[in-house]
Formats: sequence, C-alpha cells, structure tokens
Amino acid sequence: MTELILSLDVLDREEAVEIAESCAPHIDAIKIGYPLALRTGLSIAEDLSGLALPLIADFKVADIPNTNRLICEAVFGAGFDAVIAHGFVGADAAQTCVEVAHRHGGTAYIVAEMSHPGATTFFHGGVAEEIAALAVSCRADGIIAPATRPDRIAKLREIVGDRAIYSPGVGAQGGDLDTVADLVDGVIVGRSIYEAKDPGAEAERFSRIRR
Ligand code: OMP
Repeated sequence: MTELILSLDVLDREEAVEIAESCAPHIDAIKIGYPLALRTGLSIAEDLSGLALPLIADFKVADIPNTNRLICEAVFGAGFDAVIAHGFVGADAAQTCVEVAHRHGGTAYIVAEMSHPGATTFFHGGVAEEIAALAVSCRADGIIAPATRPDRIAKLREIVGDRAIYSPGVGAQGGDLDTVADLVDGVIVGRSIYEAKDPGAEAERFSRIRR
C-alpha cells in the first residue's frame, strides 16, 4: 500500500481544519510546514489531533545540532508525530533530529533530493546519493525524494532499501501520481487537493494509490 499524505499549506486555521476534516477518511497523514505553522503556531497540531492522523512537521530542519535539538523538541512537544530535516548539514546535525524523534516515539525523514527544477544545481552529481546514505547511517526512518524525477527515486531506493520514501511533486509540480505511487511508500500532495473545489472528493480520487 502507498500512503497518501496531505500537505496542508493553507494559511488560515479554520480553513486548514475544515480541509483536513473533509480529507481525513482518504489520507494517511497530514504534513504541516512553515506556511501554516507561521500563521497559527504549533498549536495547529492540537486543533488537528482529533482526526487521529499522524502529523508531520515539515520544517526542513537545517541547523547546528543544538539548534536542531531545540526545534525538534518543540515540534514533538507540541504533539507532532514526525519531522522532516535536511541532510546536507551533515551527520551530527541530522542525527540529532532522528534521536529527538525516536526519544519521543516519533519518526524523522531526511530530504535527499528536492523536487523543484533548481534542485538539480546542488543535489545532483552524487550529493543526493550521499545524503540518502547518511540518512541510513543516522537511522532515519526514511527520505524525501522527488516525484518529478522517478528515475532518481529508483536510484535512491537502491541506497535506502526498505526505509520509507515519501515523495512530493505530484500534480501541481508535474509529477505523475500512478508512476510515483509504484516506487514510493507515500505520496505527498498539496495544491492538487487543497485548492480543489471539493478537497475531500479530490483526496478520495487520489486515494486510489492506497489500495
Ligand atoms: P504541492 O506542490 O502543492 O503538491 O506541495 C508539495 C509539498 O511538498 C509542499 O509542502 C512542499 O514544501 C513539499 N516539498 C516539495 O514540494 N518538494 C520537496 O523536495 C520537498 C518537500 C517536502 O519536504 O515536503
């Protein structure tokens, strides 16, 4: 089964809760990043807790180990279940995120390669492969890899084995849902769902990958 993860990048607390509620029966987790959390604060996790879905904090944590620790402790303390962190900062900084996550009974995912066109400037040439290997050595629960480049997902799969690959970039960024769903453990979808006239119905349409 491939999971469907809703990326809830709307800017208003009530709208976020409404969309999450309508999508909840069709999704496996909700990802919250800076766009929403900077408006609502981390208390958005409490607002969504009644849905009983894992909440992923996409803060792409990328600082020194001590600051990463402080960020991740705030995230898990607020009720999030998972965090997304960058790996290019090195093993000590990434590992701190993993350790804090695991201490709280949560999970941590490391961005191996990003999905936007500009990501190739620095992530290609062996860097993404090195970050994926770092994620494995740090005992991260998985990596983030681009739905916009299925060939790269296949390459990174060789490195991470059966660790989870979560993949953004479907729909609005051009990635194809069914192609990617066959390669990854979870597909992350934002605008294609939350900008739809009926987000719940759209989430249901995307949820065919869960079967
Ligand atoms: P849509 O493009 O609207 O479907 O949203 C994709 C979501 O995934 C956004 O929240 C992005 O910030 C996030 N994302 C990427 O699009 N590309 C990446 O390489 C990594 C992420 C991420 O870490 O989730």
